[in-house]
Amino acid sequence: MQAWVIGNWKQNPATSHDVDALLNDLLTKVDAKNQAKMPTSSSQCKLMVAPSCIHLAAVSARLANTSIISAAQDVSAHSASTGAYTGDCSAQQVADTGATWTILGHSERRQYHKESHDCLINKLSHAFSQNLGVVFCIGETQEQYDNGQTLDVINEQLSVIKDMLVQQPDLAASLSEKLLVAYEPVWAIGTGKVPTVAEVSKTHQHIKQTVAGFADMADTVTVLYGGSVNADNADSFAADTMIDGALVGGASLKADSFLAIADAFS
Ligand code: G2H
Repeated sequence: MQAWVIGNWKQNPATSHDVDALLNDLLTKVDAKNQAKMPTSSSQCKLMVAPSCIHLAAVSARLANTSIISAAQDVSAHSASTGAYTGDCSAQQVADTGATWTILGHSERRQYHKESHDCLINKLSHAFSQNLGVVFCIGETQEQYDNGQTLDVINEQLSVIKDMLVQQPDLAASLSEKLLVAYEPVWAIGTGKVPTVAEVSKTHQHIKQTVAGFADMADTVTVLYGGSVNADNADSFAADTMIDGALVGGASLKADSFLAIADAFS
């Protein structure tokens, strides 16, 4: 299965100058690896970065005609195109920057912006209507993990996809190409704590089986692991056949650590 390593830059870097520096470093190092025929190349591991919306147009322009894909971190739930929604960016506006993907449902959006089941159905449907691919994030809290509720939480969060397909069954055919699921236990995000590879593997297997049950898909859905992935632990996740890549936060803000993770999955 095609591996993906995605940098979720969150609300970083602070300035456009710092964004340029990170991109320049990343592109220079990817070029050097490609020329040396080292593992990290677009054919073996797809690379994507998701800057904050204020930097998305500049990043998308800089990454045009490179092997790195640009993505948004969110789209508006209210409209796929335009409207009186202060502070929002629509899926059409995201696509207009040249970005081709968006992250949706990240736990920080669910927690700080109270994103609900219906809100996420709207966001998924707006993104797909503009031909954006979606990195859909799911995962349990520490309390839910401690109570053994991980798979129940996953089932509930994945039901967004099922319900969207009930509304728009025509999207089922392209789901294996246009949807990546990122399993990110909330308690592992930015904490340095990670589940065991066996735990992640079992949850990914469950996600693949569940999504396959929603739609007659050409391939099983790609499932990435996210939560404190770094250059030291990436190899262990990459060795498991159920783990198709990584969604990386902190370690994506340095080209060296981001590319070391990509090497692990290549
Ligand atoms: C989880 C992840 C990126 P980090 O949010 O989505 O962040 O790698 O910093 O835990």
